Amino acid sequence: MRIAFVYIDPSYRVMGPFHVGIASLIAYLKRGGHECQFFHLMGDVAEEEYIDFLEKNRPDVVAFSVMTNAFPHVAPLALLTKRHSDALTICGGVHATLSPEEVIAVEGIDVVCRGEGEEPLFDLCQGLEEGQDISNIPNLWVKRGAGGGESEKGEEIHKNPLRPLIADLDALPFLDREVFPYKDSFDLQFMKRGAFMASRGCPYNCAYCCSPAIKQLYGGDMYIRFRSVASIVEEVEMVVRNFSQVEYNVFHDDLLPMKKEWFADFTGEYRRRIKLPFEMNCHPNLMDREIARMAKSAGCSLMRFGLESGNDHIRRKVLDRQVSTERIIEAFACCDEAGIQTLSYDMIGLPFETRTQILDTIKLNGRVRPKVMHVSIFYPYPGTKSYEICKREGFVTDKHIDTYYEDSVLQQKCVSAEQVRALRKRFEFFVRLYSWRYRLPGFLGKMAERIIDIGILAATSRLVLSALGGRAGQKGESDGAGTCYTLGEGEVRVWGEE
Ligand code: B12
Ligand code: SF4
Repeated sequence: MRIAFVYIDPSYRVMGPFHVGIASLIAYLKRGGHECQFFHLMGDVAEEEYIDFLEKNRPDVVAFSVMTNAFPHVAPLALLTKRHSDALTICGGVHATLSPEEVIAVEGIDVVCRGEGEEPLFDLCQGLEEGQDISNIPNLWVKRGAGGGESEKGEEIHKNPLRPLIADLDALPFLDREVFPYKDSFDLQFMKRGAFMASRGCPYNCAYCCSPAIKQLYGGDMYIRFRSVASIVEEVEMVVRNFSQVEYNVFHDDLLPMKKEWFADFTGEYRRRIKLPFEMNCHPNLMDREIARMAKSAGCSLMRFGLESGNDHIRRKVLDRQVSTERIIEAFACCDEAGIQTLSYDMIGLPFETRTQILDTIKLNGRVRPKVMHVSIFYPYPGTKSYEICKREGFVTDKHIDTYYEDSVLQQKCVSAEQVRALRKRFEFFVRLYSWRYRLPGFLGKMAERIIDIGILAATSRLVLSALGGRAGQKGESDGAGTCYTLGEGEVRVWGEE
């Protein structure tokens, strides 16, 4: 079978195109003898280019991968696919997993894949190749008549249950970096980094994140899985050998040091066999001096933490992140002590959040002083607890945004979208102001803090913003503040620089 993967990537300017999920699916299908192609759709649908791709490659299956922000782009592409090819269309990814009803309702989409796609997609391709009934493959929702077969019970949509998660991640082939244009990708061309994933799953239950929703879908069993240290280090070694441009590595795992023993083995092996620095994600609760020491000894140059909110109430009650402000400060301090640079992921415009609470996030960044801040505007992803709360409270508007840096889709009394944009635009500058305040002694520091509070609150009041005619934080405006930076040895690069 010829399978064409379409990666709908409206935010490519900010993030770049390496897609671990697609690279894993391609590797799995190729190993099973199928032929794969790849189409990276950046920005708006380039009709001519896409039709040309279909006509040249004549795929049997067109496979779309979508996150929520990309979903509105699926319908026109599915129709174009049907008009210009005979391919069966399948859509998978986080959005298809958590909102399958919405995705299967799209005209031109034949099949939806929920959850991990390697085995179901392979079964689908085998089934089509062998002319079998494809309506009863676990994980797939199949429209009546798709693939030439009829569902046994004759329903309009055959909704199959999920199969168990892949227990042994070592049984999967290494990510494909050939069909998938890794060589020409942003990761390699611009970032000069090797991208990897050693695990799947996360033990936490943050209200805004899709991971707990997917865990719940699977019933929570065996959700967290790790590859063996030997397997992941071998893949890193291979990539470093094959791609001479690689100057450092990034581990996209939700939380790499989830299992301390594994992490100890991994850092030991990485130090021994790979001589390049790397970046990784960690939860403040998981960080201690020992983890920081192990990470540093292996070459960790940047530790990325979800700081998310500097306000205890918002963090614990709204975001369901059970971590104290003191723990966050300690986690950053462990890295500072070990000589590892830090990155904070921050969100503003959260449900029920006031500007004073946003200032708490800015202040906490001013205290822990991460080298890099990644500031996004909260977006409620369907399937998450935060989405349900925002829906219930009537906060969700029908605004569409392609990336979550540009605008808020919420309408709340406590803070306006314009105020959120204005605070995001100057986030870094405000952090610097507070960071200066924390260097002043006791009373002087408190006085300075009060003055900065008053100044920022006045400058971002509705009155001042409307007097400025929205210039203080225009939608879609990018001044670099809060965009995602990443560090090579001794330098700072801005993601999305053109
Ligand atoms: C690494 C990562 C990134 C990396 C790389 C992203 C990438 N394209 O690979 C970077 C930093 C670039 C990134 C960017 C963004 N990310 Co991100 N990211 C992740 C993270 C942590 C891991 C993704 C991953 O590799 N998972 C492992 C692979 C194996 O899983 P997978 O991709 O889901 O694919 C499997 C299945 O979904 C399925 N599948 C996927 N596609 C298809 C297609 C077909 C046809 C089939 C059959 C199956 C199938 O099979 C795959 C293999 O099992 C996830 C959280 C998570 N743990 O998943 C968030 C996550 C995917 N990201 C998220 C978001 C919002 C973004 C951004 C939109 C943020 C922004 N800029 O506004 C951007 C979009 C970037 C883009 N261009 O697409 C959200 C998506 C939420 C949603 N409902 O859409 C997630 C879930 C985190 C969250 N908030 O909960 N991200
Ligand atoms: S710790 Fe990170 S990956 Fe885990 S549930 Fe929270 S936000 Fe999601």
